[in-house]
Amino acid sequence: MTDTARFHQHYQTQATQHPEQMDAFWMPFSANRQFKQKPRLLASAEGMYYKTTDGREILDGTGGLWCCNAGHGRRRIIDAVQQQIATLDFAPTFQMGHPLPFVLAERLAGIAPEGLNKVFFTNSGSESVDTALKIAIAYHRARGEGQRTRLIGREKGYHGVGFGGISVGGLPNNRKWYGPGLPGVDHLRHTLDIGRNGFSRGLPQHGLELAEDLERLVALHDASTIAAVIIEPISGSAGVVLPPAGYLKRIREICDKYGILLIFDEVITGYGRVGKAFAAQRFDVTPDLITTAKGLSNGSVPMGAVFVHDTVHQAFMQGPEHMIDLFHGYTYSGHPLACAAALATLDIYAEENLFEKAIALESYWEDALHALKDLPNVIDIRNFGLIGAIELAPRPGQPGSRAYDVFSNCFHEKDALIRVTGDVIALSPPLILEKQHIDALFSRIADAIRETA
Ligand code: PXG
Repeated sequence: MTDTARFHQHYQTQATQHPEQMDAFWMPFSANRQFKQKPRLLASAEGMYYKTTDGREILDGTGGLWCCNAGHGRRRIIDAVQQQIATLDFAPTFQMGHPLPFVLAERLAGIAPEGLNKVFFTNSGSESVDTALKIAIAYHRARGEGQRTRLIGREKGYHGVGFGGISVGGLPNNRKWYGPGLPGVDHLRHTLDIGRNGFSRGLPQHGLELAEDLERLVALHDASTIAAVIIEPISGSAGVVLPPAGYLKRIREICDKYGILLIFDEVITGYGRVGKAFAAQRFDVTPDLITTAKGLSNGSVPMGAVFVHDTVHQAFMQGPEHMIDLFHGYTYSGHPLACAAALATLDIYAEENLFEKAIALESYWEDALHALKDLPNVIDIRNFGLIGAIELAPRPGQPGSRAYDVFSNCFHEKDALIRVTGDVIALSPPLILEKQHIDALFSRIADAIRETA
């Protein structure tokens, strides 16, 4: 056997067999002790399916974690990354460059909403969020309004795990352990209202008035202190919370009225999830900045991107040309492998018309999802684009346990990967799925919900 073949075999064995020890890896956002007693280990993936270390094929209802919009094991991405690592493994992008991030940024500007033509690269959604918040505050300072430092987030918002992101975020568990967070942050009310909007198909009809909550915060703090509002057009981690019809447009109007920047966090809604490149386009509301990650590289190599409107960018280009215009960046901003992966991903999205495909399947997806409404303990069903949520009544005194049991049943007994957050089952399948996968996914979930009742 040649050295290459031996290494290949060694690394493949290591990556696909059950590890001997599981103690050292402190898993993120996980119940580590529970997991390690009954692990769920994925060894390989192709198309709509994962394969476990014990050889079972698992239907992927979550695109990994809202990442793999083009499905798994895509040849173009594999080839692009393999070729890139053999050509240029790393190159700095501070006062240096290599071609790919320039090519990629132009491609991205081409699919972004009108005016968002500048792209800042990061390595994750959390970094994209902190980057956007910093750009927003610095933008006002560059224009001589340095007192505009306040950031407005929203209850139930998830903006990653950096100190900026948890400060504007609105999920109590992600905040309460970590001290006071950034000063000068306030939150809009969330828009989840099962009482009035339960089982809505698509956008809920009630709750437009919640946008006026921004007027309340402006009245309280004064517009002159507020830099930006950051919201997810559709929140994911909180259990899929949809914007009431007209809500995002109204938020945009109020931001415009007071000179407040609007940031859309599109880490989960970006790259086709709702049938357009970005939810901003689907909702016809143009923010000043958009944060993205995940689907940008199909999850294959970590990468994030912040889209910045020309007018915001322009404020940074007023000083002397030899001066650094933004004192911010990551060693891996525009990493060659990530860029190669993202370019190949964008090729797939375009060639296979995956965003249009998502729209074409939306009503079939909606019907299949809402057919679960009479199952035991289902208290709400929400959908938009190829996003779905099934909310279960919590067991008294044990929030989250019922949905966790459905998740565990789906994985171990039904060969389906779903995601749960609290007592909400959240679904975000690869956009390559076909009707047969939708049928299979919902019949497996329905069985699991029945068995868990
Ligand atoms: N913003 C939003 C809107 C997100 O959904 C992040 C920022 C942070 O991205 P990174 O790459 O730093 O993790 C996210 C991440 C879920 C789930 O179950 C969602 C995310 C992560 C993990 C689980 O909905 N979104």
